[in-house]
Amino acid sequence: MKYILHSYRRCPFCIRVRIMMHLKGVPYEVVEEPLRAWTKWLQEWAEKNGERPRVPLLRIVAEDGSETVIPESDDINIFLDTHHGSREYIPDEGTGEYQEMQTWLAWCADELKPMIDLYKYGEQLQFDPEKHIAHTAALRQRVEKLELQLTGHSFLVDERLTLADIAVIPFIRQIMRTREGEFDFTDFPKVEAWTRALIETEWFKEEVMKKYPLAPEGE
Ligand SMILES: N[C@@H](CCC(=O)N[C@@H](CS)C(=O)NCC(=O)O)C(=O)O
Repeated sequence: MKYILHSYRRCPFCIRVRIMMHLKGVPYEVVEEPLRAWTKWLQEWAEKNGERPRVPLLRIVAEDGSETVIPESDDINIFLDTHHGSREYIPDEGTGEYQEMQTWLAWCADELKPMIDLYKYGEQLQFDPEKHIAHTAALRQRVEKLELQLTGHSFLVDERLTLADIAVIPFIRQIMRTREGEFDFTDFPKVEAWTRALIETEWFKEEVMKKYPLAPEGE
């Protein structure tokens, strides 16, 4: 069996998956997608499945050449954690911790990510310095929520690294890298330390953020 990950280096959803690949010690090939041009394989898959081409997407290629495709980052990570050794990053289903993890995943998708988009790009991708003040304030409220959780806790759930941390940290990294670190983390020391503890490791810099040549678009 072989794994092929269609990915885009800076995409936070893809970073989630590459973190999990590293943590589980899973070898994989990367197809570095030319974002919005896309490879022919991804275009054809999307067309066949009535979906938009998007990354990340994991192809699981069996010995006989048959393929299973998983397109969503959280689903890919649940698959990887469940199918490689013992489950380490997902609390047992039915527990309060599992529920908390799901709540953070939904919060990241519904509350944090849309706010980062507004902060980074503006409404309808029109950056407006006036509105940016309100967007920054709203994003600070989201980060404050993380700060409160991380005050007295080392991780978001269960005092250990779970899928929740793996899902959210790439988005905090994205905030840190927007407009050369304009977002002020002084009031959010726990969030900053929690993020940096992961993204400043050698494995993160060298494996997760490894540069791959862009796959030729349309091929
Ligand atoms: N819910 C998806 C979101 C993936 C996603 O939005 N990826 C972005 C790249 S960061 C993308 O492919 N955008 C292209 C598009 O939506 O057209 C996941 O968790 O995997």
